Amino acid sequence: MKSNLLILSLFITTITCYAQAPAIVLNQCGFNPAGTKIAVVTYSPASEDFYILTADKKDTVYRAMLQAPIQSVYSSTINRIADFSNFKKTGSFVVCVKGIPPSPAFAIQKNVFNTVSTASLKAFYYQRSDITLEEKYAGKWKRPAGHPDTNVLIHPSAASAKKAAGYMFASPGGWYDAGDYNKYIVNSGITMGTLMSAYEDFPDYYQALSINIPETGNGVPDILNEVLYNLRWMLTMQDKDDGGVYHKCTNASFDGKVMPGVTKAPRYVVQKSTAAALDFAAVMAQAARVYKKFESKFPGLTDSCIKAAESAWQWSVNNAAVVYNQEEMNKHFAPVISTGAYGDKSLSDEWFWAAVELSATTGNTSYLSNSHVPSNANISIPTWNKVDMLGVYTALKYTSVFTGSKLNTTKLRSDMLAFANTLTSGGNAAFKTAMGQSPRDFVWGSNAVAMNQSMFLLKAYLLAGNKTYFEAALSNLDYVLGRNATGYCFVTGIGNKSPLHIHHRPSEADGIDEPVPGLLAGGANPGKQDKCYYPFTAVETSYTDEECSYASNEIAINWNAPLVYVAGGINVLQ
Ligand code: 9MR
Repeated sequence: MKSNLLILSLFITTITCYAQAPAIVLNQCGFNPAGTKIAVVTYSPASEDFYILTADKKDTVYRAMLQAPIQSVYSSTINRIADFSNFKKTGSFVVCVKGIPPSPAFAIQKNVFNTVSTASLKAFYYQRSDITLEEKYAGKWKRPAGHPDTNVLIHPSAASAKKAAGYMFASPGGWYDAGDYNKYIVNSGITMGTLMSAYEDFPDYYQALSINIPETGNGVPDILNEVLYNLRWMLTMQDKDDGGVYHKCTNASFDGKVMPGVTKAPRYVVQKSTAAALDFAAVMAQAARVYKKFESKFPGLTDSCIKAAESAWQWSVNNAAVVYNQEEMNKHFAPVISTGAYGDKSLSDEWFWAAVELSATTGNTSYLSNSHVPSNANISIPTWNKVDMLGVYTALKYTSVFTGSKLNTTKLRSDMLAFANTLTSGGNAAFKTAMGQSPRDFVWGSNAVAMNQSMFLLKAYLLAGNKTYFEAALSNLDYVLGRNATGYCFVTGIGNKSPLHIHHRPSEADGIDEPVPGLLAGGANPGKQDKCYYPFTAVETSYTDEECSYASNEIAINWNAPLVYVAGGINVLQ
């Protein structure tokens, strides 16, 4: 009996293992005619070759051999690569292999990533907190304004001589961070830096990219119109008395699964932190540079930004190590705050980023001489708490500013390219992606790791012109768009199998079947901190399209931003 049960359970495991991904996975958005085109066969096929058929399956247009089987490092899947890069005709097609179900239909067309590029940028509009989303811009996801944040309270942790606890001020606007309704300066930092960097690297593309938001047509690129919405909020988070920046604007605890603005719980700004002030300084300095071109549209903006950046920097110099430690704060002040902490303890990367942005914008490199600024950056893939790479990107874009300064941009460049070489020499061969070089790639928000790797690689490609970097960047875009062990295209509303139940309060509460579009779900995360049920639990399959799964299926502004950069950049560079 026991052995029968064992056989039965092995049988069920086998069935469910096979059920984890469609038989053939690929980028469900599609391919550029001249680009690399890869599908991955995840079932053992009965044949050595594969075919490309027209989507109506009437005509066979291409045939080639499958590559040898490869065992994935991060799950039990044994894959075979189908490379059809030589097939360059435009149209709608499927990949077929004898004995297994065909791939989803996909497009081969020029500028194929325009859809993702537009949708991922438009997603920020849907995250706007205090305005009504009107039908003409939001379509069926129209909704009333959310949290007005006109009467935000100073939390006791943030009280100062001039602003006692309970003092009220306005901090309206800005994007909701993620699936929750709070607004965090630290996470806005990397998000804003990434989006402005997309504009700085591809200005002509973004000048022309229109995403149908209220400001569209005002002569300013929509990416900058959207960024400005959050920039204006960030400016309200600075205490004009001393230049310090409040760490976040938040409820005491997360709102329930309701539409924005339904709950009327008090909103607070909590203690100032050095990470917030330095991220703020970096963003404001970069904004002063980026919006200078649009001075006639926004008179005085550049000036306000640089002043705000300088005073936040000065506050940081006087308060060099004020860490936001929510647990500790809650021991001393009420109400207890239990929303996202973004508590970063290591600040040298924030010092580096802020010093570089201030130098690049003002032409004065003395910021680099501050003793808190490390003489060299740690080359790594950026995350919300590791931002020195954003400084490296800027330093290598404006090298002439740094000639003769403390910063050795020649070394930075070679360090960055050495890291790019490492990134392109590993990865997961079973899916032919740069993603998966290390199990550490599969963290909370792993899809953003993939996109930040791609952004890094595109920046390296812009610097050195090495096509391997470009190809590796594309491989990770293919990964998030479907060429992965889950078979999901992780961007809502794109492809034929994308998340429907993201951890995102508006998408959960709006009564509309489809989630808000253009949002990148977090992705595979074996950490499973949400304790939800995950149907598959290998490193690369630990994902569940369930609302409860904030550790694998939430969305976040800092995850969407590198997707914007990569989809736009690949469109331009391909
Ligand atoms: O993206 C953040 C991830 O790196 C952290 O491990 C995690 C736990 O602290 O928090 C994530 O950020 C969340 C934030 O705290 C609150 N809003 C939702 C964010 C995405 O899940």
